[in-house]
Amino acid sequence: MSSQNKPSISKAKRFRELLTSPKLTFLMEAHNGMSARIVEDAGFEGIWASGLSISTALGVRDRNEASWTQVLEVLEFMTDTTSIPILLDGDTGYGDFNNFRRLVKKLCQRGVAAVCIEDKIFPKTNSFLEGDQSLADISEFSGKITAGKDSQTDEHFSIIARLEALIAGRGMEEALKRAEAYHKAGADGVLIHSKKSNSDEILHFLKEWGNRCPVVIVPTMYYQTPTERFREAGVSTIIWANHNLRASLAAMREVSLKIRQEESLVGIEGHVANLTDVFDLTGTHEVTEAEKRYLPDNRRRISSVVLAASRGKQLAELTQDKPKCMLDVRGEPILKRLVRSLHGAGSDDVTVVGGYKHEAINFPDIRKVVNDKHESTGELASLACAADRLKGECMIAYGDILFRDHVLGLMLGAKGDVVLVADANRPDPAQRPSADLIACSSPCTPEHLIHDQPVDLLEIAGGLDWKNAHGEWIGLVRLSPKGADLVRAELAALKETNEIDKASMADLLRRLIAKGTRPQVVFTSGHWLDVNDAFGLARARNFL
Ligand code: SPV
Ligand code: MG
Repeated sequence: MSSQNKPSISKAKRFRELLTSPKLTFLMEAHNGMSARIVEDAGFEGIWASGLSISTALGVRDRNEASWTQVLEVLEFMTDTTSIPILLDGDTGYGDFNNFRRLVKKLCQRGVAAVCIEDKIFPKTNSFLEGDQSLADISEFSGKITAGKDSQTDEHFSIIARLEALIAGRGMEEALKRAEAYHKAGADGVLIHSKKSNSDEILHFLKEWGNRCPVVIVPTMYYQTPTERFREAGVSTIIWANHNLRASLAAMREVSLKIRQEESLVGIEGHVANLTDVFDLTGTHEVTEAEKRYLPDNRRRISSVVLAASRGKQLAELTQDKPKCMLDVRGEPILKRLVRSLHGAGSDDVTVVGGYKHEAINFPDIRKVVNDKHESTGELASLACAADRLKGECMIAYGDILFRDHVLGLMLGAKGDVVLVADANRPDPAQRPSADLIACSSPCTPEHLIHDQPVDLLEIAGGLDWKNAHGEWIGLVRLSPKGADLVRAELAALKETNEIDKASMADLLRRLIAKGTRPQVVFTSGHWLDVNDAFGLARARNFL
């Protein structure tokens, strides 16, 4: 996150470098922590903390209605969320030289790189308004600049003197005279402002000024001039002054009206930032990581093993270069969603057993092991590759399934050494000939579903007839520490013979039953699917 990427040099020093470099710099407007972060993420080198935008975002007028300490509070959020320098639009300095001295000290303390003050009278009026644009006394304003420079506690802090002579209709000569006075008083740069729709007077000023010190411009009104003209004219810095605020006004109005009219969110979902984006913007994920470091760890520890070695032959060329678990469903591989669900259920330690094209399984936050003999072996040979992860409480999942998160909660909430989730809806045998059918001590009744009541598993797959089945195992099983020991012992026993090579998860469960274990079954009704063929993939897209 950008806030964590502390710049190796101070923001003030970076700003000064940008200001004085021959390269044209662009500052983009921001008005709070969120917009500042967006500006940095967009790649800008610096931020214009606009008085107009900050005021408007606070719902007040650009007329010093927000106090300077309120502006300072907003700025603090902006500096906290970013690592690029911020130039504050300091209006007229919020008072006389003395108020300005205090402002400069506070800005240095809070990591604001620079301030721009304009030579008008407090309370200032926005330059594009018709109201009083009287200019400050030239000596008084020069003294203010010197007082600011004498007060900065960061040697690289910059003060930009903003010339309002052209705005006030006082002409080019006055602008140049003032520029010279402010430059002498110690200003690190001048901002020449204009409200004309063409840039003639700006270009004229630049020519006359001859770069005696860096020049900053704000082409809000003369935006038609190609940026290249300003680059050629030797402008140091261009400020795009209020466009994030204006963009947000337009977007918020549109969405509010639409929701109000339609009394529904259907028309706007997909057109507004998604919640992941919102959480990412403030680095919410970091808190979860920090919790692990700083909070007492009394969470339940569950490890998981995901079986993801098979290609998914029925998916033909779709799985030419990746296993089926890596097939994209609405922008994300199936396996990635599955791992996220496991993490969300408290299983931080997820081991994926890959096989076919396992190189394609390449995302962080998982441990990967490989079943090298995946072409000639089956599920239990893959599971055996991760046998050492089956310790304590753990879950085993097929890598090609999607399910609603509550399904894991259902499984984790049930008691038993071996707990399976089954779909109470029996599959159509014509469409799912290889479904893991199950028979239980009782069929699933509404009570079982409503109260999450488990039943005993009596038989799975094998010779089970569809008509006698009570549902279908969905490919999720949870083991208690004792259950994990039992499974490891079975895997070890199977390894002694060659039986492990062809054995399936259903074989394992049958062996456990034969030895007296009573696997428990909790029922769901739908809320999951697996991806075996192109129809499964299409269903998966609809499922999300
Ligand atoms: C601001 O962004 O608040 C400015 C620039 O002062 S302007 O509105 O163009 O005067
Ligand atoms: Mg302003």
